[in-house]
Amino acid sequence: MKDVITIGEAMVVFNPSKTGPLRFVPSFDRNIGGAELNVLVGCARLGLTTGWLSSLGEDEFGTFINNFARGEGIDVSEVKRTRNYPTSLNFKEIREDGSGKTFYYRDQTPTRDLYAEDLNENYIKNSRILHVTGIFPALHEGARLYMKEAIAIAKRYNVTIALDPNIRLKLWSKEEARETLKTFLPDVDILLAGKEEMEIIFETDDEDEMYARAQSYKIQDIVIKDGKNGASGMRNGISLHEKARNPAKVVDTVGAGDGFDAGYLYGYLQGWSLKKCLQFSNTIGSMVVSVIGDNEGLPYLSEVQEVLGEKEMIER
Ligand code: KDG
Repeated sequence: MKDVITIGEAMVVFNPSKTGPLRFVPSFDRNIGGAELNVLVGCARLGLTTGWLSSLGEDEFGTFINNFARGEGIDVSEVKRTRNYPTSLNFKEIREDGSGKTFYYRDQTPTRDLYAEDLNENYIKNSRILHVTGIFPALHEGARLYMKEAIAIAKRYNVTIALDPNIRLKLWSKEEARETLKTFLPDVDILLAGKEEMEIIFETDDEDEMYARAQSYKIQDIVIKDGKNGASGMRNGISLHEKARNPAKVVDTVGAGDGFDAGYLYGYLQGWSLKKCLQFSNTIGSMVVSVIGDNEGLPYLSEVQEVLGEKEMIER
């Protein structure tokens, strides 16, 4: 039995050696990213058992990512390797304030070789949460069908479905994102969305209205992530807001939302209250932004406990 499984593409991420426009960046560090894999890394470091449904090129970069995932303790038995498409790439531009831009090289994504009929029903059935995002279905029609079928299988076996819209406007338009994501909402149990994503999906900037529209899909936990302003959530009709924990220094905001999701899924599986889930997730988000890289800053459980003051920090 796995605690959390995800479907998603990972890429080799090239982090710039200096801030500013990429045309002036002479060298890069070779790292790994992919929202769904980042969530799994976060979950695994917190101590959950995890599994990844994906496809990688049968190339050096594919082996690099596969080995990384395995090294983090993620089960990769459902990760396909294909000779038909190369492993995808992602170059990052980072500004002085830690925000940035992403340049994808992923049109020929290896996920084009994933087919709904190849899904392993037993694998999905034997998991507690299936976490999905809006990145995967934005890649191509086959990915959309694959995710739809995986959710249908999960639903048949009462597996909890968590969705982070992760709307990437370099991959699809707001209208396309809204239309597609809304088809998944009736099956979602936990919605973990950024505030701007809630605005796109529910076409309102009023928080009460966002909740009301999300509630019409019978979503149990509705979470609105708002970066440095913290996060709000609603469970069983009761909503609350939790302030963010200020990070020491913001150097790279990419991956903070994924860290938040990992924290939330961890808390949810522990049976924590909404308040405790939000506090814990906010703390992880603040830890992720103070490290460069999409998943490098994801903490181990004991590190979060130290920051929360639940465990003594011994420095030397
Ligand atoms: O959430 C972080 C991701 O956006 C990053 O790791 C890369 O998956 C990625 C994407 O599609 O942008």
